[in-house]
Amino acid sequence: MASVNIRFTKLFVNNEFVDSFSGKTFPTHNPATEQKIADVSEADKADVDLAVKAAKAAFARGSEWRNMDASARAKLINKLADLIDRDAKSLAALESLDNGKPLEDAVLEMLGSADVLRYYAGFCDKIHGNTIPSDGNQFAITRKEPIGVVGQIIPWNYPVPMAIWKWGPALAAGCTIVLKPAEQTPLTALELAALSKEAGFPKGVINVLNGFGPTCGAALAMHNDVRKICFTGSTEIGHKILEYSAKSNLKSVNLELGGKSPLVIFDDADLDEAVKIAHNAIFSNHGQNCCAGSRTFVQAGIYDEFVKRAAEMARDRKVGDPFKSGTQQGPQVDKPSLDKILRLVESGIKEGAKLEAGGKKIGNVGYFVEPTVFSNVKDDMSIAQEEIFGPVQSILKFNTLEEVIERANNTQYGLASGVITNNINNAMVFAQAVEAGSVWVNCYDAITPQTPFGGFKMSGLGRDLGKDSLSGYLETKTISIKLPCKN
Ligand code: TXE
Repeated sequence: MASVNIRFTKLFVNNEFVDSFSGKTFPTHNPATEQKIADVSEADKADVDLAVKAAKAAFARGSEWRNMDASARAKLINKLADLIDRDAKSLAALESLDNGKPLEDAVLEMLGSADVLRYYAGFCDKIHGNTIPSDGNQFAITRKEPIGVVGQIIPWNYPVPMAIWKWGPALAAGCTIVLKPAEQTPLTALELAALSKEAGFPKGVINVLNGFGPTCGAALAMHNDVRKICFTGSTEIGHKILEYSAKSNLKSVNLELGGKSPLVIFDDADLDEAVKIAHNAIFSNHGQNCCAGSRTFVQAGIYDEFVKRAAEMARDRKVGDPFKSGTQQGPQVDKPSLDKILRLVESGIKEGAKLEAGGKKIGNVGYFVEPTVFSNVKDDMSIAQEEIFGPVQSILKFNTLEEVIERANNTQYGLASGVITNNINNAMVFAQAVEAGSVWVNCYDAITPQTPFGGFKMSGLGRDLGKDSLSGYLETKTISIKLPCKN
């Protein structure tokens, strides 16, 4: 911890770090040691009002941001990407400290986030409307305009990527931003804020408020000057965000929520490769991944051998100090998260699943849990229904394609899915029938800046990443000009 420098703990409004109106702070902890890292300023409604006012002024007609050439906007976004690359190691160290993820993974997240910014920077001066052959003597054109001030509320599992997935398209579109990070991981967003100032973004374009959901988050989502709210988090709070919009100004809502994603493995698959893909699909980021492959469906012919190898691989996973080279799994983010995982593991045992590996908390200090594997999992068990958000693999047996399609879709969620097979017919029939926003064939978690990501059903509304996300930050304006005749 001594080597990690905590530079910023205040709120970031109008390009300055400021105390909250109330003067209140809250502590953030290291999940590996349970020790306090720092006290950070806690925003509530008064601070939200101030930050939204700053973002509104930055978006006003005649402001520096509104008058800036689109190509100049691209240069700023690219500059921010370069600064994230420059500071990738220190940002990653801060993230590992605050979140518990392995340092090596955190570095990759920083570099990947810079690439997301570069992808969106390229759009800035390519956002344009159409000329339309309308009926009558009008000449019609459309203009794509930024939606305005956007509120962004993000979770703790990928703090920097989640912020950047939302900043990239918002900035490319020309919007201004008030971001609320998760209370478990408040520190890296403040570093990003400082980098945005260093990159040269005008004051008020990017504001960052740490605080709690029911106070700061709700005030942001209820604010009448916020034109769009982008949320990543639980389905439960997703309902509330829609309610806040309905109760205030009907702001546009983008939701990226939970999942219970099926990964289906047919018995013609390369077994070693399939076990590896399925392992990474559930255990990466300690299972704290909205699109985790948390229901592993394996065809009957290879089921027993798959379970044996999956359990061996889980037992070999290196759990421990996130700062130690080679660590694959650090602590879970906090105690409530650990307790939820242990409660669900207990329910799995009680409901008759067979515990093949793990299942217990590790040590007395820190929120570490053993990589856990269950076989003999049935569709109606809690571990097959609820989002565990932890390192728990549930392996279910299936016989036929039609059966597994029905069972894969038998959930309220629809975020992601995967299929591993050498049979193109099975792969494509499954890919077209599964109710999920992403389908990964012979791979998993293939998320790139260019590819849209989001959920069907109760996993969300709208998309992050790709061009689809950009369009969510734009309004379409139709301008019809009356002419004396058709031409
Ligand atoms: O999520 P919350 P939590 C799932 C996962 C996890 C569970 C709970 O199953 O175990 O949700 O996690 C803010 N108004 N996911 O409690 O509460 C909050 O401050 C406005 C899936 O961390 O949804 C934080 O910034 N905002 C997921 C953000 O919402 C509110 C990622 C997420 O917190 C609010 C995280 C309110 N009333 C958890 N209440 C994914 N899709 O990746 C809270 N918040």
